[in-house]
Amino acid sequence: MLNAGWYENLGLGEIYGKVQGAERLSLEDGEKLLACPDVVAVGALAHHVRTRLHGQAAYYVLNQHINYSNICINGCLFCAFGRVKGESQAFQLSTEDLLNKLKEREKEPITEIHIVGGCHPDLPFSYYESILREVKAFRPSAVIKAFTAVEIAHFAKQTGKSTREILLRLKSVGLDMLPGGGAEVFSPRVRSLLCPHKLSGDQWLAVSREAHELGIRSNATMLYGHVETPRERLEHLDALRRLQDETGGFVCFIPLPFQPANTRVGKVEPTTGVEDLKNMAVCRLMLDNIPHIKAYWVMLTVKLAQVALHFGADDLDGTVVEEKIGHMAGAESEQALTRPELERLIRDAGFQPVERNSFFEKVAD
Ligand code: V47
Repeated sequence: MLNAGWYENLGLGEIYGKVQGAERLSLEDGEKLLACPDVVAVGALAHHVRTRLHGQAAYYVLNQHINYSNICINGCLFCAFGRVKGESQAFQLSTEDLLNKLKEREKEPITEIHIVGGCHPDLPFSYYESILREVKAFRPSAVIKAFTAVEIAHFAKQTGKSTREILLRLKSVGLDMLPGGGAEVFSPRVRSLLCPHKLSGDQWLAVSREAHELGIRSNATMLYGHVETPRERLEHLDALRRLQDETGGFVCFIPLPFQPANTRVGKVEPTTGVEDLKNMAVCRLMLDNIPHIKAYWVMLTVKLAQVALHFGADDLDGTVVEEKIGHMAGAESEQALTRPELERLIRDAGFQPVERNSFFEKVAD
């Protein structure tokens, strides 16, 4: 039970009342929460909401990440993963390479294959279709979560087809869900500074809306801790919340703390642990209609992701195994976690581990 007096003293009495009454928070409420010096008070509000939604459950997934290529025409300043064609460390997997990666983990009961790359200048659309076909044939029961809204729009531009047609074609060969990447911060100001060649925030939202209308659910992210203001973070969350009111298609939200190493953003200090926890809590509180909030251990570190389960998060993501986007930008986390490790982290935090699939359906024991 939360103590009303605690929140009155912090100037958060009204917000406390709204959280108790499950009322929507305004952007101004969000600003007050981000500015509150008491991270535990903000976290306790988020924990209250997280517990109302999910009880003692904390989720994880047995998944495999595969990056088909890091060759990208966008050149986003925050990205240490992307390369131009021909540059050292540029790579592109053939369908056979991709199959070999699947075979390496053939014996594991993986339920999700997460596939993303860059905006490649000239891979034909048939390549993306054949990747999905091969993965579906190899792991028919796994969910294929592939291609961000940015990649979908890129395929449409390259082929001269509509994003709707691209989504339908990919769905027909095995696409089940879109991952949440590429959202960054929707603010045109931030995008003009960090990723001027990338799809706009409004277009990212439009592709997600279209996917949801076609029955393809998706995730959403926010890359924070670079040049954005608190207000821009909150406007990003509000835009997601408004789209979710329309479609209900977002499954999970993932806040991504910016990893500055090997990027071209300039002098930016990495986020602190308290900032990450407060941000996690505010995301839980603002996104009242997105069911799940992921503490992505790759970017947060394993230890902070575990603590974040008490600050609004209900999911730790999964085994991952080969992660490039965060690690090429200096992420200090492990490359992989095992099921016993994930379960231990969750139990030790006082929660009940639940293995889920990409849609957060419980996987049978
Ligand atoms: O879109 C790029 C971000 C995202 C950096 O949907 C960076 O379940 C931090 O979206 N520091 C890819 N972040 C990761 C992603 C994701 C991960 C796990 C699960 C899901 C899901 C989605 O990583 C990119 C970009 O926003 N990113 N560079 C960086 N230097």
